[in-house]
Amino acid sequence: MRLDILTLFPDLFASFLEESILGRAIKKGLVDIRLISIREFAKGPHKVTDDRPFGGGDGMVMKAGPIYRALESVERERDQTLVILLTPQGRGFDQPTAWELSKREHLILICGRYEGIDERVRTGCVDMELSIGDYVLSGGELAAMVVADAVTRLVPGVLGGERSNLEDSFEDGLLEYPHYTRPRVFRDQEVPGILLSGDHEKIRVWRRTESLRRTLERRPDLLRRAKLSEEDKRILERLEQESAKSETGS
Ligand code: 9D3
Repeated sequence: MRLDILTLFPDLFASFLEESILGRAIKKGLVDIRLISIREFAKGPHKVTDDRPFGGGDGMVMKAGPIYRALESVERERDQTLVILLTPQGRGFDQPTAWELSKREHLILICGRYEGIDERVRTGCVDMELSIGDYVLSGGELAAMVVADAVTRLVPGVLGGERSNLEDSFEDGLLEYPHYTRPRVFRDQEVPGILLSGDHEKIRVWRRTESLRRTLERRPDLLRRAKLSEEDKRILERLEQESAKSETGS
């Protein structure tokens, strides 16, 4: 997969790209990530990338020209290139979107700064707008790293030795069960006995139950879309009865 990131702050990405999984994927040649400095495509001795808004008002707006020229400097894979603008106004980025993007041969991510970007970038060259959540960042760079991380780990071969993507939280739509490692007792807190029993079937049912319990308690919204077996539904019914009981204090 090719990933081109257009930004005013390419240096922000250095340590992120060296990070273990992504760094290894780049070394293995599975992903080719390039940083394009928008500033290099600005004109004049001062390389100005922003300007005051037409109509007045506070703050600055990123100029269309440098972004258009930066985009035109990137060679495109035939039909396979998707241009994505990171913006608080975009559609919410989620795991299904990460899967969708991981199937593309070439993504271009545009990071904004300042109050906004000249609307003609959006209308003239952007295929998709993404937000990573309902909070205010200072720019699109962190959002681009989030998208790059979530998408590239789904590219075949990138996870290599790590466990299959399908086992990850969110892939079956449930939160994870609790994990423990040595020591068996840590500051008076014991590991649940079942995990030491060696009974793999009991352990499987316990983990599934705890996954369902956590999801029910913390993210009941996820249960509606989760892939649930008949066994899951029986466990959930029991958990719902238990919590109904504890609510009435009996
Ligand atoms: C001060 C300007 N804001 C008015 C309420 C609008 C605004 C513009 C640009 C707020 C934040 C930003 C910078 N953020 C992003 O570019 C961004 C972002 C985000 O802030 N939250 C979640 N996802 C994303 S993707 C890009």
